[in-house]
Amino acid sequence: TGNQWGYGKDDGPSAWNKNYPVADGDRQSPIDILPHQARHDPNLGPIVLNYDRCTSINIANNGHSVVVEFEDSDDRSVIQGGPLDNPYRLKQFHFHWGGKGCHGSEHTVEGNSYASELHLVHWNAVKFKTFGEAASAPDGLAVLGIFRSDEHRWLHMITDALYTVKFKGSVTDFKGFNPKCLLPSSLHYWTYLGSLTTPPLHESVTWIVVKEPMIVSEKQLGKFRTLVFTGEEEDERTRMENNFRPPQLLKGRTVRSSN
Ligand code: B30
Ligand code: ZN
Repeated sequence: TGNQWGYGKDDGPSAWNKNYPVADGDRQSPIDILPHQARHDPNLGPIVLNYDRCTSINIANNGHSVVVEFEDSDDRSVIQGGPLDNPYRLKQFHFHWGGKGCHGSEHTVEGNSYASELHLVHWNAVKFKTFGEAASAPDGLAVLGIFRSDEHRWLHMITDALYTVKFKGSVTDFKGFNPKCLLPSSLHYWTYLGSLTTPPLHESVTWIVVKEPMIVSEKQLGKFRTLVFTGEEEDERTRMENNFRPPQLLKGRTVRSSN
């Protein structure tokens, strides 16, 4: 197993260039996004997600992340609009997250990390016959990145109400708390040309990074951290955490902004 890679001291992101020289290429991901340097592009339309029918197949621990796979033999679940010339089919989604503390996202904004990042991976079935073919082509993939944050808003709603329930037996109305507010209400985004963020690091991805984070609780994050990188039969058990690649050099690329 010579081409093994991971997130450890010896097989982590800084060692990937040994087996995957493109790790030092001109179009690598993730990146640090500088909002003030992003160019507003009035031609960038809204992102349209057609995830109408549930085409999910299974959920798996692939030793690097947790992945939910989708039926992708037709256009039932697609992303279109934005920087994309045609619909791209949903193949899978997975997460990157940290250990304790608030690091865990792959993309950063002005140097700041979020707790986690969701990646919805789509492929260009108009131009390519298989995901594998698309995965190594410059316009083969589109990944929608969504930050997840454990910050204020939602927690605020709770913590602001705590003083009213300080003592045993106290009950206070807490009406109108719609858990929908855990979803980002706007799909404004940044977009740039990049790569897979894990080996083989193919430079095939149109990245679409949603500006507004989704809220995830520390408890929910804790459940992700109960996964392990290692197989059931292996003696060593390593907790699956910090499965993110740090930001790579921009190398002259422009980041465009939808608003
Ligand atoms: S990410 O969203 O940038 N984190 C893959 C998809 C999305 C990301 C990272 C990786 C992925 O599909 N990886 C497997 C790629 N390959 C395996 C391979 O070794 O070479 C499968 C493939 O095409 O079908 Cu190329
Ligand atoms: Zn990813």
